[in-house]
Amino acid sequence: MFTNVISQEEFERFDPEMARLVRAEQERQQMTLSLVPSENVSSPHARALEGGLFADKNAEGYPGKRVAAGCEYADAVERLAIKRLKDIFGCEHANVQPMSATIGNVALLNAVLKPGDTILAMQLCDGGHLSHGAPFHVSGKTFNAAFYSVEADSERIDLETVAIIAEKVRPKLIVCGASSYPRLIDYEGFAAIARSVGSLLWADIAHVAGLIAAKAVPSPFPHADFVTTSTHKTWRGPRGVGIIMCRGAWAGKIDRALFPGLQGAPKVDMIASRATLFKECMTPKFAEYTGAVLDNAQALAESLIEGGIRLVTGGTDTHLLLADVGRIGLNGAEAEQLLASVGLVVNKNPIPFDTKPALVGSGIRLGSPAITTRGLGREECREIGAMVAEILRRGCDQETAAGITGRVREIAAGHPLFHDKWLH
Ligand code: DSN
Repeated sequence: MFTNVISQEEFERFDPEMARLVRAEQERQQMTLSLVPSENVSSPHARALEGGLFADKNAEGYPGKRVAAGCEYADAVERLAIKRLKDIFGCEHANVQPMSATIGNVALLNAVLKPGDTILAMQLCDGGHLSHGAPFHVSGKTFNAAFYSVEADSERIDLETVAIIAEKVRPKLIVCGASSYPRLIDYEGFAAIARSVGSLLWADIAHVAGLIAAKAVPSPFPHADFVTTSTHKTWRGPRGVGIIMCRGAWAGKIDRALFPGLQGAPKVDMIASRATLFKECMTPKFAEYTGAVLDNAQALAESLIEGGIRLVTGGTDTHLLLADVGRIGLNGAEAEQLLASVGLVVNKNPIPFDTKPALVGSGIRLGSPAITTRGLGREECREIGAMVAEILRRGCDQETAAGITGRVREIAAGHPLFHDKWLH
């Protein structure tokens, strides 16, 4: 933006091979429907700034303390992003430099803990995230991770059980927040447990950050000591850029753990893009969009259940649904492939107490953010849920597959990737 970028024609002349790939991806995105809950179609406001003029500026360091000259506007951009975040969440300190949420999570762990310290987090196969101490991730290799699970019957987090485990393992840090848990998290309840065992509380809100920003679901503030998030998913930024928010007393340790502890220079164009995203999420249009995300998730849930698909926990409170396809004789990988073959894009996922390998799983994750951004409403979401159930239950005979593929393409063709009703 605000720079002499070359035209599409010039680009195509220079690198036709790459241009073909971009056009193919554009066609794929336009003619399929993404139900992956961590995907969205990013805001044109935010996307306009990525790769723009600020992409060339070395702003290693923090505002007012950079290693290179010429950072006065980079400083102003970063300060604006931080100010807007504080306005949205009421947090005391924010760091907007992590290149991704996972990098931000690692910086947070390094800031707060010493190697070998104990954390208590949600089991990965029950919905937790790999950066919350998974054994194959640096967080699990560096720190001693203990895990809580969901309750077998309800498949929900049971705070009494979490409290018993916390009492036993005495963690320095308790983590709440998940990647495939469809229910709201009781941040206040987690904070009470953390206080009772002398632990700090970290809420990872990556999936629901957009919903929290618009006050559509409860916030972890003021209960959590640390809150991290990505900026895509329900928040609708382009992928990349993590955020760490914390109480003021932790500001110095958090900032130093990220830079120079883990990362070098930040990407100022991406920070500028997110500052504009934060402005967008304070508008009534964004609140309307988050309301539609929740309504559409309910519509998907209703029609999947009517179609005979069991949902983990029986439904959803958010944008995300987890369907148990093991019940109908499939595994997650098979279900993902069947749906992809008709243009419905989901991702395979373990379900609680799954015995299948993680990359197969007994479930699929579905979500409403991307189809909501494209302007689909309740009725279309009910129809999509019915098509998902039909494919999964009947398998893909040629006639069914052709009919559903045609209808998916018709819906997709009628909805631009970003519906401008959310902007004006
Ligand atoms: N955290 C991963 C997910 O939920 O899909 C990546 O965004």
